[in-house]
Amino acid sequence: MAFYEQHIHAKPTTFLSKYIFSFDHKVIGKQFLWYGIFFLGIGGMMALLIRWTLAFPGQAFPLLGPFLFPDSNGIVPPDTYAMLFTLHGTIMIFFAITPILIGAFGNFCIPLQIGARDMAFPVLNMLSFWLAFASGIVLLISLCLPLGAASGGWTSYPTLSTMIGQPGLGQTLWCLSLFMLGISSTMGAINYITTIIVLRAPGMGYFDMPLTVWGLGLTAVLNAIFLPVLGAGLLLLIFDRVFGTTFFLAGAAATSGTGDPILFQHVFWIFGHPEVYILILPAWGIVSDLLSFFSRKPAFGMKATALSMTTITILSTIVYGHHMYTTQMSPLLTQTFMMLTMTISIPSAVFFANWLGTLWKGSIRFDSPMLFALGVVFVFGLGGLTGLYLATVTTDLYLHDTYFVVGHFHYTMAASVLLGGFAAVYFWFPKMFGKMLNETLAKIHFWLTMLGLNGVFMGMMIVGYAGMHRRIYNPFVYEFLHKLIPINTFISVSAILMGLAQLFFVWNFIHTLLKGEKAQQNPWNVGTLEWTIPSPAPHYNFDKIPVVKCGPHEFSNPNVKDKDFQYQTEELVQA
Ligand code: HEM
Ligand SMILES: [Cu+2]
Repeated sequence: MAFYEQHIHAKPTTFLSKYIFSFDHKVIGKQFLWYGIFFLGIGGMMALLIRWTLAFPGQAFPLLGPFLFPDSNGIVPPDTYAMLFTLHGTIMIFFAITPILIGAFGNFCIPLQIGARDMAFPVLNMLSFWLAFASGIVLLISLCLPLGAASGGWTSYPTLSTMIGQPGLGQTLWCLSLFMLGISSTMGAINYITTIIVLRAPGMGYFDMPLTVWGLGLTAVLNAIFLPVLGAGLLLLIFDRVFGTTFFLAGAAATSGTGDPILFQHVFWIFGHPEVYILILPAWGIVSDLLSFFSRKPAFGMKATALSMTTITILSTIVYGHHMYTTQMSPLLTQTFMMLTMTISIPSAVFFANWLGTLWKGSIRFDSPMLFALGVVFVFGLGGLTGLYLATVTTDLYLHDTYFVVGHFHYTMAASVLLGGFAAVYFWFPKMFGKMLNETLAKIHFWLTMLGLNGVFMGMMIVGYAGMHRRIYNPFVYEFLHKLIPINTFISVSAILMGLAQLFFVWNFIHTLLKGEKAQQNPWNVGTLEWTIPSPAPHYNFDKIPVVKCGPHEFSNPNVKDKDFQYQTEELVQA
């Protein structure tokens, strides 16, 4: 590939051009980080409101309750409950995890790790953040509407999401907000893909890229293909709501010809299943790198890992039907989707074995990024295995729409991605802000989070297996669920613990930003390109575009004398 001429532009001088409307991928990365952390807090508060209601039905939420729900003496009302789980899911997936993993670390890591001065399209990059920002505002505004925000679940199936299910403006704004966010992410994806293809430093082949860049690149491909599908579905839903079309309305509800509510489920899950991989792939890439960095060993089977990730990405596009086994599709189809879903196990097993191979006989350093990476290995193992029960038609018919599904996808998606995101924050903080986060606080944060998180999600799988349906305001009006009250209380207490654990993170983050000790250039002794430049990374990253001579994981080479790693800019030392 011919390399673009990459100029060094003058440093911006005004506050606006430096911090607000910046074209610099590092600043945009930080903007996405703040944005994501803000929504993580809001989504987290909503989760606590949901868990409070399930643990103590009919009791006022302490402290905040009377302010939030004055009409019901501080008790979460049923319609608000539906709104809370809808927005909790929406916010966590689209406004917290996506901006942190993809927005913040995609922007921050890609140019630095491939030796580029910026993204291929810096202006598009800035627009992408501000469109995401506007989309967040639209969602927040919907919270203040007289009839409330959207409440049809994060999947927003019709008829729950049509005018019959939700007459207010809330659902329309939900569609609009996600539509805007989809455009923003598609713009980002095009930028990431182009950057990776054309701006890699001289000498850097695809297999010389860190696995983080692999994960982010594959995610961008899925984003570019499937977000437009969601966009199309949302647009049709908006038409149904605003212009009286009937794409998703059937029977008497459809006055002008009939549509099909199930059609929306197809469109949603054609996007939705790839979406879960959109979230997990960056975390997988980051974890694959960190396991190698902190075991001081080359990543075991690096090419096989990259190719497994690619295979999973491709397979993820043809399994969506496993979300719809209960929609009365033909048995031929359910069995086909089951078989396709099961084939994902093969590359997943290769990939997981490579993780273990990387750890095997490594001299493991348990620094905080590594703890979080190991946490991902653990929770993702559990999440992946529980997926097999949902992929199997016969077991899924029982487990579908129970808390087992909620437990499963929180292990795979929430837990894995959250822990992967924290690993990334602890690892790249020195390069982002030039300061080192406090390790003791980081470790307390890790252990309390792990404890709380497993209490919550393990508990969810148990109550789900016992038959507790998801999305019920007060499950205990059903006699057979009475005996699950103690486990539900346990889940809620674990959730509160998990929430409190995050205060250690927030304190560490803010305190370090203001008062932390200065970080060295390469505190973790890692050889990828971002560690060859000062911390924090300077304007336009590299004075001279680096020339890459070896892979990203050259550790513990016995022929290298003075250090146990090699920079990617150094010639590989061979015996
Ligand atoms: C990459 C990691 C994964 C993520 C992020 C993920 C995420 C999700 C999510 C979000 C849902 C729930 C959707 C809803 O709201 O109804 C779900 C359900 C499901 N997952 Fe996964 N999943 C992952 C891995 C797997 C694996 C490895 C399998 C199979 C081997 C699997 C099979 C299923 C099935 C069949 C369902 C539907 C269950 C039902 O609705 O009855 N998942 N997953
Ligand atoms: Cu799926």
